[in-house]
Amino acid sequence: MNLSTTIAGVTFPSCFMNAAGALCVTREELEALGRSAAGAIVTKSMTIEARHGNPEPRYYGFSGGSINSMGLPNLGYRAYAELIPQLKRFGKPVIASVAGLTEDDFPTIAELINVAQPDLIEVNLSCPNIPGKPQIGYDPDASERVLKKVRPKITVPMGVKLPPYFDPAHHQVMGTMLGRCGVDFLNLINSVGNGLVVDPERETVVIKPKGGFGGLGGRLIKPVALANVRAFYKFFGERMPIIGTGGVIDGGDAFEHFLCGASAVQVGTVLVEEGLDAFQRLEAELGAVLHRKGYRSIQDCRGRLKEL
Ligand code: RRO
Repeated sequence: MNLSTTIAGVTFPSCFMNAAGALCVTREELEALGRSAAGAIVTKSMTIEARHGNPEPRYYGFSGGSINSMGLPNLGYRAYAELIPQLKRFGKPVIASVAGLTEDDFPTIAELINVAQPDLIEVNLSCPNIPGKPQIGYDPDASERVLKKVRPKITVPMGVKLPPYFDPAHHQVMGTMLGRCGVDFLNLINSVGNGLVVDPERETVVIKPKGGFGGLGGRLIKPVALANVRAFYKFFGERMPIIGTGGVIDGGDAFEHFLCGASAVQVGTVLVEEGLDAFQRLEAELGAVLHRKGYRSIQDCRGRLKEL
């Protein structure tokens, strides 16, 4: 089965890749992604300076999914700028995820990381876990300012990783804004921010930062992810490629993302829980689903969700 795909003119040998944050902080982790069956190497979201991140425990997996408050642990953009040319030798696209602690950090990092020529740059407007810093993606004016500053600084396709929206009015406002900013692709969604998981036996929260509040991922967020993929696919149609992220645990989940309009999918929680072998399993499972349903490629089923 052909599981290759294209995002903003860049061809991916497989439609499955890691979500930024999952097993992609260090050189060793990024090289392991290069050797794996993943269709791309996505870096951890990077800041100007290296960061240790929030105090531990800061990730917790449970039957419904995961909660995290990592707090942007990363090597700093200079280290990733050095690594990217080496990572490109694995022969699959490299996506650099760019974050920032201030609005001006984004264009600064993007300009320098662009020199290393990743295949695509993803602007992360949706980290929920920095104490005192609200998610930029919930402020359309701030989001527009950041994207309009980044766009002229880079020559590779620019994508945006958005937080989940829960009302059609928000999809409308963000879609209209994104259409003005020269965005080449979307990544939907980041974790569902500021959830709370409780351990009733110990009568405690399960992660330390922010009093236990953190971003939810995995199985339980799939309907929210699918809704955002569908809403933006309907808004933009075929002119805006979408990476679907959220709740992809098996090949059938990926198929649902493609029906809603995604062109590729990213995996976070399942990758952390299962390791890199997840990619081969997901590819085999998706291949079997497509074959059973008579589709020959992802392009054949993309966006074909029927309404009643
Ligand atoms: O590092 C994190 O705490 C983190 C980030 Br930058 C993000 O974008 N999403 C997330 O769930 N955690």
